[in-house]
Parts: sequence; C-alpha cells; structure tokens
Amino acid sequence: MTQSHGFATRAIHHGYDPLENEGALTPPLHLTSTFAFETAESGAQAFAAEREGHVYSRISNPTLDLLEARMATLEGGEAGLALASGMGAITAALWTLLSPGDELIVDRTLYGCTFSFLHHGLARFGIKITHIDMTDPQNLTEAITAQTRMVYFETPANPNMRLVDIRAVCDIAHDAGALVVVDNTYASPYLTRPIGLGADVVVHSATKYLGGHGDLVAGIAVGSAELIGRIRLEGMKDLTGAVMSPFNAMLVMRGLKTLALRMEQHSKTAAEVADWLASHPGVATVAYPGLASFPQFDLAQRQMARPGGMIAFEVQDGMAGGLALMNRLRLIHRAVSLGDTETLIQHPASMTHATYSPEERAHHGISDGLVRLSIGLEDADDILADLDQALSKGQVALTA
Ligand code: 7XF
Repeated sequence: MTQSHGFATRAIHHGYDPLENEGALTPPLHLTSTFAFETAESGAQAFAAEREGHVYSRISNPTLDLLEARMATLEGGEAGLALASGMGAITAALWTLLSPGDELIVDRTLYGCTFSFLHHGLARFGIKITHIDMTDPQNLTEAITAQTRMVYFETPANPNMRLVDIRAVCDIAHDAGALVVVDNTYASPYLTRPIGLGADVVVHSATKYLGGHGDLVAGIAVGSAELIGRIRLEGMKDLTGAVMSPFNAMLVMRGLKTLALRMEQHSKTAAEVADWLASHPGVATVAYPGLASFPQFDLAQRQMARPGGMIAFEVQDGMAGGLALMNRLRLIHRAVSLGDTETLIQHPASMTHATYSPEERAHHGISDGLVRLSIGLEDADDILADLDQALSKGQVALTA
C-alpha cells in the first residue's frame, strides 16, 4: 500500500496483508497488556530503547500500531498515536509540547472540555492562555510573541462552525517559531488534512466520525515521527496514561473502512437539511459551511472537500424555542457527541459548553439559543419530517 492509493483504499488496506496472517481478512486483536522477553538481557535492552519490540501496552501494542499507521497515512503525517479519548489526545499532546512560561494562543471557540483543560489545567502550571478570533489570521499576527510556543484551534469549531484558514495561520505561527496543533474532529481527514496545509500535529476525538457508530470513546494524534514519539513517551506513557484499548482500536479501524462513504452521505444529507432550515420561517440563523450564506463559504470551498455533517442553528424564540424544539423531536435523539449513524441534537450552552460561564460563552460566540445538529445516516426525508413536525408545533408558521 502506498500513498498513491486512494483515501478509501488506504483506509481499508493500509499496513495489513492477510496472507502474512494465516489468511485472516481482519487483522488479529492483540488483547494483551504485556509482552514476554526472550531473555533478561533482551528485556533490559528493550527498556533502554536499544532494540525494537513491544514491552507493555501503555507504550505500544501491535493492534494500536496498525490503527496508528492507518491514521498517519490518512492524515498525511509520519506517525500516529492511539489514545483513550479525544481529551486524552489533547492533554497528552499539550502536556508534552508546552512548558511553564510558554504562551498558548487559541481560537475563541473550543469544545467545552478543551476550554476547561486550558483554564483549569494548563493555566495552573504557568502556561499563559490567550484567546483570539482566529477567523481573521491578522489577529494572530498581532497577538503572537516570542513566548508563543503553540497555536491551537478547531476547524470547523465546536459548536458554532467557525472555520480557521489553516495555511494562513500555520505560516504566521511558523514564522514566529510556534507549533500548530489542529483539532480535526469535525472535518475528519476525508474533508480536511491540516498537515498538508502546514499543521504540526492533528488531534481527534475518534469517538466521532472515525469510529462513526457511537459505540466507543477514543482519541488519535498524528504528526512528525519526532513529535509523536515524544507525545507517546511523555504525554501518553507517563503524564496521562491515556492509552487506547486494543479492542477499541479494532472498532475504530472498522469505522475507518467506511469513513469516505459515510462522510459523503453525512455531507449530502446535511446540505439538504441546512437548505431546508435556512428557508424555514421559524429558524433565525443557520451556520453550515455548504450554504452560500455562510460567512466563510469561500474558505470552506478551499479547505474542505465537502461541507460535512454538522449544522448549528438558532430558532426565532431563542433558548426557550431551541429547548422546546429539542423536546418535540421523535426520531432525532437528544444527545451529545457527534458523527454517529443516528442524527443527534444538543444544546451547547447547557451541555457540551456548560464548562464556560455565561459571560465566557457570550464573549466566545456561543449563544444561548444555539442548537447543534449532527446529521446521521438516516433517510433525509425522515430527518426533515421530524424537524418539520417539531418546528411546526411552536408559535412559528409551518412550511409545506
Ligand atoms: O474525549 P472525547 O473523545 O469525548 O473528545 C473530546 C473532544 C475533542 N474535540 C472535539 C472537537 C470534540 O467535539 C470532543 C468531544 N465532543 C463531544 C461533543 O461535542 O458532543 C463530547 C460530548 S460532552
């Protein structure tokens, strides 16, 4: 398998040949915590990193190796690392790459637990956190200093769908000697590959589109062999211990096999739903990168292969209207998480972004009336019918 094979082909085949594994089409699951040494001396050499080989599954495991190799090729990075959760990936990467006295510049909009980790975790250990509006890269030029060690953002951002121009931000950050870490959870490597645009490390909640079926919690980091090697031995092994279970790695690999197909379908249905919402009189605003009215539509066209499966919108009656709408839905589940086969709806201000204070949410562009939809793989007509019956029961007029 080479990088010249297509995305879907690599997602299915990369790094594994059944004929080298007793013909087994599916790779073996190495459900083991430890690995036996031939001799005491070879064990000592393994610990001293003087020989290759697995030692203990908090450091590496053959099943994780395969997932890591597949994610590296899909993201276009040298190496991958499989972690226990998206937060495991983010915390392991940032604890490894930042030191007291460093400054971290982040976008205004971040997933709630990432925001909480920065302010209640990193900031307590002498790391300065600066939020800027990264939708305008000029703001980074003005904010960056000699102490800036890292620039970090999500694109599209959870929950309000703001995009960041990855190439423009990487150019500014690298000129100043800072690393760029991108949370690519919302896009997945099928839609956006930040490393090809200059990013140093990509992190994922593999719980979402990579796994794709809502049956696991997992995380991934991808980057250069040098940076990922450090995150493995410092951030994962010692600082967080947040290693992925080999069983979950099997499930993520199963998910990856259909990632291309799923992202195409999520995008197709979401585009239809976003169009429908945008023309509904009960809906005040819709943020979806595929809508011509989206403020960063041109950037979305450049940076995303498809607009993706996530939609953020506000109803006319604000927060009360949003919550009422959620309670009237019958097919669409009220649940956090995203990227699953089931369509999910949640209210960021009271759920995923409740870690922000009300003032912080206002300042960071997360309105109380915002509702987030993760479009699943059901028939589009059924999703629309559920939204229609829910919206029509409010004070707002019904569309056909
Ligand atoms: O540790 P997790 O696998 O749950 O991943 C954390 C995470 C990291 N980055 C982004 C952009 C995320 O969206 C997440 C998890 N978000 C879920 C959500 O927004 O619904 C978590 C449910 S509280």
